[in-house]
Amino acid sequence: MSTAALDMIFDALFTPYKTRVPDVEKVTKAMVSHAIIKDESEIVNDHIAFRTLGVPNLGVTSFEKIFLHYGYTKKDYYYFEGKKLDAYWYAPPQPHYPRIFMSELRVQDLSDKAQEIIRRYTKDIVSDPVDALDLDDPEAVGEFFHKSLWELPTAADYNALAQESEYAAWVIYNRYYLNHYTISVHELPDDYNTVAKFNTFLESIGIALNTSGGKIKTSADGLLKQSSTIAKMMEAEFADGSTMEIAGSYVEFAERLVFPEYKDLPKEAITRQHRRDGFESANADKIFESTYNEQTLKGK
Ligand code: OOG
Ligand code: NI
Repeated sequence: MSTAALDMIFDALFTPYKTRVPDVEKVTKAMVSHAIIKDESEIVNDHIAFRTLGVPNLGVTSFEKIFLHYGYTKKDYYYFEGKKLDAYWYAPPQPHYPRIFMSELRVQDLSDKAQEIIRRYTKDIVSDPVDALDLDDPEAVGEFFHKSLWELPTAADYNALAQESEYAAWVIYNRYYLNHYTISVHELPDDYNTVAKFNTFLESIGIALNTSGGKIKTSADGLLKQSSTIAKMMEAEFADGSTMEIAGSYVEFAERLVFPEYKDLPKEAITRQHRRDGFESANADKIFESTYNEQTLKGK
């Protein structure tokens, strides 16, 4: 297991992500021009997220093999009844790597019609495609994220899925593209080190925030606060040759507060283990909606 290879895998994910989501660069540039950071390398990436389809040979049990191979540890399970999703988070092999949030559509819970569409696109995947990958080859893994495992959908199939599950429509088109990366705001200078303060900054530079459940999503223990941008709309071409604007990826912001038992520690002594870890279902439930029409169509 080489960490240089893991660095290459993250690079392969971030290059297309930055092109697809102009807000990434917009935020970074504004952070530099407001002297919040000197350069991009100072940004701490709290976590990244992927979406998958729960059908044989795909889903979390397939996709997670990539990151388990690189030393990630599977942690807590989350269930989203309304959105028909399961999810897990994964702790990194070393603290400077991001956590991973990986979700999966509970395809068996959808209507027969939506199941038929998903199974039609994925029926030819008769073995786990990750098993065919040389996981030690970062270039092959980097290509895998962006390669088509199934045919491009028709606009009719995309729209039929979106009616029932906007998550399903997102994955059938965007596949394993990076869904978001997350800036750790508690690592920033005092004037910007809470989600509330950082949201004010984001709105001052013209970033539109996801308002589902309020702009700030707070965990029950009050120790995990999150906000996110509204996904970038992208011109998508469908199998029938038609084009339509659909949701791409977005950016998230997280504030992990120090556990009460460490509240008297000097600032310099505070590291990752002193702060709230993991995720929160109620927060996540609203963050998923960063790619949903109710958010992306706002102001249109
Ligand atoms: C993931 C939404 C949840 C979080 O940090 O709780 C999430 C997604 O949109 O796929 O990112
Ligand atoms: Ni997230």
